[in-house]
Amino acid sequence: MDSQAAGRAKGGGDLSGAEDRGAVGRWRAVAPGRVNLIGEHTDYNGLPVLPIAIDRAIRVDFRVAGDAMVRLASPVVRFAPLTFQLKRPIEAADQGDWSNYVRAAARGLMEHGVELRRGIEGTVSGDVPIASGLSSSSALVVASALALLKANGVEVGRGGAAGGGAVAVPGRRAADQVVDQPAGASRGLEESAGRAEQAISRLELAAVMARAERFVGLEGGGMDQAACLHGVEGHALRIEFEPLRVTPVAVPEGWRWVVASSLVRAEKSGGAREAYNARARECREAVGGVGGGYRDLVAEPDLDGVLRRGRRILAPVLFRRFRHVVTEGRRVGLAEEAMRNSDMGRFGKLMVQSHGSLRDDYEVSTADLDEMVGIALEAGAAGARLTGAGFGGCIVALCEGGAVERVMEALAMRFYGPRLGGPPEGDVMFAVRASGEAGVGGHPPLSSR
Ligand code: NG1
Repeated sequence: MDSQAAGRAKGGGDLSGAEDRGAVGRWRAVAPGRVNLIGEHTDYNGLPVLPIAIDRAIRVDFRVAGDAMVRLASPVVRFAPLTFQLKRPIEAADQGDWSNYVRAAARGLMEHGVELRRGIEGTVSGDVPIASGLSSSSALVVASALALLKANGVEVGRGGAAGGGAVAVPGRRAADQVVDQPAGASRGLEESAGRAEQAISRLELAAVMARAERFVGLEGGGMDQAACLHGVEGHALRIEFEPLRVTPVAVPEGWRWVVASSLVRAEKSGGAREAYNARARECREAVGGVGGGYRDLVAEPDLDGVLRRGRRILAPVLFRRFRHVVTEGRRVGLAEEAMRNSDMGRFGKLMVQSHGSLRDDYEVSTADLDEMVGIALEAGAAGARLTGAGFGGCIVALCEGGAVERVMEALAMRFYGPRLGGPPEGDVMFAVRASGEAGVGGHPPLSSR
């Protein structure tokens, strides 16, 4: 048993003894990115979304620090090493500074009442493209939170509730409490995790991290953190809000998604932030004008009647935002039903409608994203749309079997060729499958890639 774990076992979780000093044991927190299949700009309006966690992730390789400092480095040159103390209040660094995502995780946990007496030291790496609408930021927030929780002996459990929510995961026992398994780490720390006096459920953590990420300045919803913490291999995730609830939906055999970047970054800690927050404000204003809440409006049997009412009451721009939100809310339910019925042709058509609505009513698409969607559809995708907040970032195209290669080839020839003078490299375009959840001590989707 290492000295730190020994100290913990003796001290019953007391981390202040002199013999506890010094970093011991290496751990890896892994948090997947996500691709939203449908339900765009609905989460912050309290309406469901349908993303998948993907087989690309952010990793935090860490040791438990001997003090209450967080020290992390990144191999990416423009991300300077970060250091801060786990002491209230945790101040924000400059806007756009990557340390804000790690600070947000720590601050969120502390504000939630989690006692963080130990810091972490290590490195951050990963293969989720940044600022592409694939939620690299939330993956970093969640991975940082999991690392801090592990360092402080806080268990992350299944079940529990976030505002009375519930999670249904197929093939898992409801009583399955501890989800994080250390891999190649000290047994002592494993034992000390078993003695943890503090615990948090995945749902609770997702809700806490969604609030925490607003620290970075985006009035975001809770989709990304929930998807990251609840990914299930081979399943899309229906995520509902207020209360937070995650229901896996099996993806029919043989279907995959191609993700392709428009080569324009959508930095939500930078330029896209104002546009995103403006949409959130417009949505609040629109529903305030029409009356009721989005959830009730989407559930009304006569959606056309709801839209006629909106058109009568709202100024044109607000009406268009409103129309996107309520029709997109309706599409999520229809898409889930299509997936359950293995009717992926229908699913694809709903994706195409979603893109049209994001382009014309929500005005978050770009000419390049529109062109890419067109190319993917012509090459045989069953559906395609922009994914994430828009303003750049990626498209996602639904493909069966050989269509994956055909779509990628068409995008390479017709979109990337003229712009890059050659085939796209690295993280520009790739196929994804629905993958597992974030955890500490290894991540199967990564090792199976
Ligand atoms: P991306 O573009 O992946 O950062 C953002 C929000 C989501 C959601 C989508 C639009 C955050 C962290 N992410 O996602 O909650 O609102 O836009 O559907 O706020």
